Amino acid sequence: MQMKTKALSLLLLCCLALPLKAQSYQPTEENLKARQEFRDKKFGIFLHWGLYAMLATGEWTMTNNDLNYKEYAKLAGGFYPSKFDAAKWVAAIKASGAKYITFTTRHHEGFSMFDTKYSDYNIVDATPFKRDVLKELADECQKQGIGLHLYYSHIDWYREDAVWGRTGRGTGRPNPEGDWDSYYTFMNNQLTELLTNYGPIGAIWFDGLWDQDQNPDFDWELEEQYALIHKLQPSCLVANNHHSTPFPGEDVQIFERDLPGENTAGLSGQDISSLPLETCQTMNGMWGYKITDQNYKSTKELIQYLVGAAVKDANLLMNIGPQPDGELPEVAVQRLAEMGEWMKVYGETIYGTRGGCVGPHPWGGTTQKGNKLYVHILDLQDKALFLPLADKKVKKASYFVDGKPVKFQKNQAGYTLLLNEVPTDIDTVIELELN
Ligand code: FHN
Repeated sequence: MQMKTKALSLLLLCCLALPLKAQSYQPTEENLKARQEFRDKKFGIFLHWGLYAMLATGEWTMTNNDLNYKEYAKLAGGFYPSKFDAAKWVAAIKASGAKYITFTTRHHEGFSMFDTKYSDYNIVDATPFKRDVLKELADECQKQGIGLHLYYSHIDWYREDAVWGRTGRGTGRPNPEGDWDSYYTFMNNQLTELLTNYGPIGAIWFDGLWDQDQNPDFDWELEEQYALIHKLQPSCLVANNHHSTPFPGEDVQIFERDLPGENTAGLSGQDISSLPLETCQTMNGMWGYKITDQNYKSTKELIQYLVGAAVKDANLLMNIGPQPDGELPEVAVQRLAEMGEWMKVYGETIYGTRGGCVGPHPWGGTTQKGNKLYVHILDLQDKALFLPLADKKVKKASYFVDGKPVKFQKNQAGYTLLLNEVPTDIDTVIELELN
């Protein structure tokens, strides 16, 4: 009997000890609510802005060209984005129908785009501009009623205490080992500032963990860091662009340059979790401003990508790289306006929906809200569309845009929509009322 009790206690101990880490994160009510609100928003705009904008060759230019960290830092002395106007940015972004902005507070180059007391290498202390652009942006987001999320790089090609990974090795920093304790404390201090001084923050969006992929045992001490975030703002979501399935403490799963389940860019083969999903994508080809990249996706491509994300139950975080003068590129602003025109008409079929019961198909897919199923037809060379809805009863079908009825036929396998003509719109939306 004693043996049995002992064995049981041992088993219990093992069970408790093993998954202790994985079990330790219990999202609060506020956090769970914030996750649902995040899923409802469906569309955000990513802004990659830092000193790299001045070199106009993208945000990786420091490491790609092995620029010396002390020389690179001199860019700050000339950074004066005279046309920066947070109100104008937020208005242009809001006009697109986006519901949140994700702003790079500190990218891999290591320059802080906000007022921080933990490093002088920041936009207020190191530039003649001297303005806390993050504060201006945060105030404006609040004023215009749009969410603010903050990108925060886990890697730093400037700081001497940042441990070297596979990138940023040629920037001339002296000490590959760095000083993890010092760097970790620095990051947590900055995160505390970000979550204390800028009002409600919708999410902290980490990036860079993959930099230690040749050193898989590297301990980023994420759980403690995530706990700090949740303690400071319980409804702030934690997202980490580590290109794998979510770790304990995370509230969102990110995909980069691919919709969930796809992997054309080589960063997204991971399984899809039950957390809210977000795909980030560039509007041209680069995250940070690149003067030679005018290869902007068309408005049609952007809208279809957004719809494709919604069909897969994911948000789209579409990136723009602001110019060194502080303006958003003109083409980007135009795309935002055109997306907004579309969202004014079709937003109801996107916001607040979840991926519908007919999954993605080459012709498009569905979103769903209550008993409404929205069929998004993106590419169909036919007037008939079969929907595998055998277990559903369709009461009514109509064109969403004008309410005109759509004929349909039922058979054992589902329903066939009989359209008036072969669809040619960016997205022909048919609204089905289900029983
Ligand atoms: O290295 C970054 C890159 O500069 C950019 O910020 C993207 C955005 O998803 N994330 C990293 C690459 O995975």
